[in-house]
Amino acid sequence: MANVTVIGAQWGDEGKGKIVDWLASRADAVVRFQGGHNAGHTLVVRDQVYKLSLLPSGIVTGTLSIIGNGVVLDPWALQTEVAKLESQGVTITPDNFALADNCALILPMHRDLDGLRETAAGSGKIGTTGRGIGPAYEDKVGRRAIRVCDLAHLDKMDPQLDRLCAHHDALLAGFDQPPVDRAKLLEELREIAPFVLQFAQPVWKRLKKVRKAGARILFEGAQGVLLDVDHGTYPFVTSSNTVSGTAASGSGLGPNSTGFVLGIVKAYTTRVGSGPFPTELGDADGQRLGERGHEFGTVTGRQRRCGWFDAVLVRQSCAISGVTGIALTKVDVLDGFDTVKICTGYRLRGKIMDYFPAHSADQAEVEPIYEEMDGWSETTAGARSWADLPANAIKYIQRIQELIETPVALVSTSPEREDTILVR
Ligand code: 2SA
Ligand code: MG
Repeated sequence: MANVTVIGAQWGDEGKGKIVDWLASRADAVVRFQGGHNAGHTLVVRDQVYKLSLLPSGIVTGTLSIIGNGVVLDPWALQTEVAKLESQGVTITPDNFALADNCALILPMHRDLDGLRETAAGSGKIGTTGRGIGPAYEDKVGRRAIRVCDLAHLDKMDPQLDRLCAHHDALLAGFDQPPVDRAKLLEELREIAPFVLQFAQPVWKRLKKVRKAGARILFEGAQGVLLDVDHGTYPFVTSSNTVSGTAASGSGLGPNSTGFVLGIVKAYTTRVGSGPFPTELGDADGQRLGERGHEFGTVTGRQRRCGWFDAVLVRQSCAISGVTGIALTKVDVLDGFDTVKICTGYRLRGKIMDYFPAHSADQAEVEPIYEEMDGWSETTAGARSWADLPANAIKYIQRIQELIETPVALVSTSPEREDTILVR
């Protein structure tokens, strides 16, 4: 295995967990490069269930795990996740875990602001995970953030804290909230600093060394391309770039280091949170997809919206992220449907579109054009070769491959590692 970058090619929750876990077991280092503790996946290793939302998947098996500079780090969430994993017998030391010293921090004021804004927005809310992700990235880009390396210099932070608090106090006043308790914040940062700093280092340097030694690196994306702050369904997006290109900038390696781009694609479509979703189903079919697919968020437990496969969106995601090949997941959820539908284009005010337009109102207005295919009554769950699949399921997969103009590299047919069909 050379280096691999794994990204979600829809709105997240494509089933990255299983694929990442499988690849992590073959990698020498696993790197997270964007997002924060808004990601979520469940790993099952030797009958133990581990829930991760911030740490890279390699951590569970002792593989070198790295949080890159592109991640926004909530130090208290890190401490809680480390403690939880340690209670499950996982060892986490500076030998197997490195944290970029130039990561921006998520502070309690970010989480508060996330919540205040969502509440104020009412039905117009984004439907965030409430983790403070957006406000933390805002402060990073606004050059006001407190970063991991600052934790070693808390005595010299006054001018920085002045700027940060002035900004937030004004925002809080707009919500009739008291200003930031600066003394409390400083005290909390002092308390957590030693824990965080033990892992902090110039991660780009560690990665350079790892690369020189010929290690295989797995870059683990979170969320999905359609939640990308540039390319997604703006403003109903997360606040980071979720595309494969971020693997380089978010970890401190060049674009020539990130290897094979594996796009994870679910055999139908889901989305959690607000925003346009052309193929969304409000009927019994949608309900059936949600029930059969266990479509609930790992982090927040929220119910996901469900719909048919949208080939237009996935073709766009694959192009934007330079996807080398896809892993198609959860085909078995479609078992037993008489017919299955694939969206092959949109109609917008009488015009046919072969791509998803940038404007939010257009995105909400496009009507899917469907191609209908015969379903299959046999089960595909647990299939391990093409020969195990019913003919109509093979046709469905081949049609998807054709429409998204990207090869299917593997098909996953259950949460079990072994239930995977490798396509050569
Ligand atoms: P945020 O919190 O600012 O990143 O939210 C902005 C939008 O991004 C969506 N988002 C996600 N969508 C799917 N999965 C995500 N992670 C968890 C998971 C979600 C969960 O993997 O299961 O447990 O609910 C994730 N993270 C962010 C979010 O729904 C908003 O639409
Ligand atoms: Mg998830």
